[in-house]
Amino acid sequence: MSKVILITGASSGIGAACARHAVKAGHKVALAARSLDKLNDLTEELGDDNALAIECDVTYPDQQKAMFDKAVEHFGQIDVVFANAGLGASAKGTENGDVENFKEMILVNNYGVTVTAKHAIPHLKKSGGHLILTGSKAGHINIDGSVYGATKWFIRGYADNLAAELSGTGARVTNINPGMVDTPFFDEEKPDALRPDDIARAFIYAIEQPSHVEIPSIQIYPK
Ligand code: NJP
Repeated sequence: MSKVILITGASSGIGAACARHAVKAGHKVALAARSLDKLNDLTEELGDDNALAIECDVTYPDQQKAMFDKAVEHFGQIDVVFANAGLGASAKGTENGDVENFKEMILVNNYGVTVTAKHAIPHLKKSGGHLILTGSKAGHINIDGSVYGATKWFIRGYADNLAAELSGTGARVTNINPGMVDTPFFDEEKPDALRPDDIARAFIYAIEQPSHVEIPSIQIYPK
């Protein structure tokens, strides 16, 4: 059945790949990020009937509220929300990192995700919908980029706590945890890494499960 999917961080990498796979599978996508030009290009590629571009910086709650309002106004409902916007590849550890970079990572990777989830919940309760979070392998191990790594440990804990909060409502939560993926997250190409399409297949698998199936988390690492 066709679903309406709102994706943050849809302008590149994992988010854009999930949008492409979702439309190919017959779903509709609301594409959110700060780079409206990239979202407009992707909307043109996917077709106006299937995609809507929405400019949104997830660190601003009023912009997130407007994002949800636009998506519902356009598509009439929201079945899946993918809280995927994030950054941090350039992050150094705590000793050598820049405190402004710490703040940005925590604001986008954590605060932004909680605001997305808050706006998503009423829609997902109504539609028996699905919240997907982008965690990371870095939320399961310890890495040199300690602040970035900790933002993904937050996502791991938050996904479990949200699932408890939503227990019995019909809404589901899945935390997708990629290892390294070759995306613009990094300044240089990563030939040995996963491809965004690898994550998109996991994303489609998660959202197309019947309502009695719960997938709390997916780990997907390069071989
Ligand atoms: O990276 P990239 P990925 N408000 O840079 C958006 C996690 N992850 O696809 O706003 C709204 O291609 C940005 O859009 P724009 C990672 O932590 C990755 O790899 O236009 N959106 C863009 O669409 C992140 O959570 C790897 O600049 C904001 C998107 O975020 C997710 O995967 C491994 C924003 C980033 O796309 C997607 O990253 C892993 C804001 N304030 C987890 N700031 C990996 N690549 O190896 C940024 O385990 N965005």
